[in-house]
Amino acid sequence: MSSRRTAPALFAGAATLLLLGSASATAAPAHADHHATLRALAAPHDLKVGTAVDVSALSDDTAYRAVAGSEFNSVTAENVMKWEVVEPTRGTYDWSQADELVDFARRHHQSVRGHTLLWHNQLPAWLTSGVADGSIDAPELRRILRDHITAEVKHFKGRIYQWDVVNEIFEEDGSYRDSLWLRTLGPSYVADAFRWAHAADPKAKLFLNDYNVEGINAKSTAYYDLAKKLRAQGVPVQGLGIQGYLDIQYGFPADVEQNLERFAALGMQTAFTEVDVRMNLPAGDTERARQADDYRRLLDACLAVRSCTSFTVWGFTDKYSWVPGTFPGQGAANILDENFVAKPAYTALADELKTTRRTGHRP
Ligand code: 9MR
Repeated sequence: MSSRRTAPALFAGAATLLLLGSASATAAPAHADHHATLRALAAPHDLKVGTAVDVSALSDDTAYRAVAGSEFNSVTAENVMKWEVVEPTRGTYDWSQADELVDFARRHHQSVRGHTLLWHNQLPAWLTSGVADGSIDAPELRRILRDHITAEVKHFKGRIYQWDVVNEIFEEDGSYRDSLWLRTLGPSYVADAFRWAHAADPKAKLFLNDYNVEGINAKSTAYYDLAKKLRAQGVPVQGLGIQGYLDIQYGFPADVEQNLERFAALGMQTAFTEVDVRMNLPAGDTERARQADDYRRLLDACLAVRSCTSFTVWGFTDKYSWVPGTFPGQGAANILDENFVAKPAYTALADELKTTRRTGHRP
């Protein structure tokens, strides 16, 4: 196999750019990028294949922009739809960066996942300090949350197909996360958030979203129980977002497909929303092969269950990954390296899309 086939530079830009990602200059003629993209391979499966997008990289880095626009048919804002960005001052919204991404998506015929309306991180200081000093009491916080969700969902109405309404609300043992939301409002904030989001855009599919919920465990069971209860009460909860952060030093989670199936049995969609697979650095071929296998197995589970409607990687290049900043000594978690050269993980996803047939019924 030529190095060109195993390591294509994944962008359809000028030949000069292609050289950036090639193993050697001679291995990268201008047509080296004529591979089938992930989005083309995903089309027959009725599956969105997405990436998180770093909006600064999108404006500053031509190669990044080219891959983001060509390989995926869904995008998620890595940061710019979060509360601290969109409402830095109380009552003053700044949609500029998020709008930039939504416009980019429209130009590239991509769908947009909304991330995220309620989280315990990346909240504006006016909100956290107001709660801490008592100037924002419970009824006030509830109004603030309602106004935020209503304003954001309305702003993007009709342009977001799935919203992560609440993010990371449970601890590993399945109890509610001890957050400002829980402490001030009690667990009813979850149902409220879904009702307000639904009122603002009845067509968007509304998701719970968390990490470590790939397989069947205490945390994913807490989501299952909650979803079942809320749906019985008529609360518009339509999907479980499984972030999909794996680390090759641990085993692949058990019962992923069965987990997706039990949410399907509730009439819900599922989605892999933030997949990456990290490793200790420096990494070798064995580690990259294991990583490829983990990516493939997550996608395989998604393809096996028709109600799994999107598969999103949390960034596609190691160049801008969040991992090294959070897990010192670890990284290389994405499907392309920092020069946009495809790793075995990219090929594994492409092959999985090429060779798998989907059957079954979609809710
Ligand atoms: O990738 C995001 C990174 O740029 C931010 O600094 C970080 C702040 O907490 O959030 C990262 O994205 C997170 C996502 O919004 C929710 N799930 C975990 C992701 C990785 O931390």
